[in-house]
Amino acid sequence: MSKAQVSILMGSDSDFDIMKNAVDILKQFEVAHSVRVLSAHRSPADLAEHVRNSSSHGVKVFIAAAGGAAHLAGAVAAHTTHPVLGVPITSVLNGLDSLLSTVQMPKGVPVGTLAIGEAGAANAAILAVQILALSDPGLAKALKDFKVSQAEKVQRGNEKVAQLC
Ligand code: RP5
Repeated sequence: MSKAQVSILMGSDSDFDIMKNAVDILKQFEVAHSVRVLSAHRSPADLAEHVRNSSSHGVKVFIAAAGGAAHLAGAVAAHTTHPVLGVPITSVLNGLDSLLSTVQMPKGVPVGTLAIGEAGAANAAILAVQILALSDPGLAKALKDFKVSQAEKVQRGNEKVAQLC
């Protein structure tokens, strides 16, 4: 695969089941990406090095996922001026702790925070594709097709329900 445009980071390999939803979307749109386990608390020096290197080697958007005291996305944002999308991972507190830790950034250091869990992971990847599509007409077209396919799916649901009534 060519040089990664999106860097997916997660605080633990235990986050992968959820973050696979982001990987699947990037594969679907054929967006080159990298996936790394790096922790804000357990490997802070490696994390800082990865973010600085990636930012200067073609990565345009970061997706950072963590659970519990979820500081990963904020720590990524501390080391880059590129957009950072945060995914709160489901936790012992049902992800509310992860959500608040990710979303409550201080003024001046934004993290675009998505929903808790699978929907957030998939939507972070779609949002990353939308950011890249601003300067990539091929991706913009693929996103339009994606919207059409979602509308068609709703219509199929409508037909299915109508048959049951
Ligand atoms: C966070 O702690 C990780 O992002 C993960 O969601 C959570 C639990 O990590 P493990 O104990 O499974 O490694 O840092």
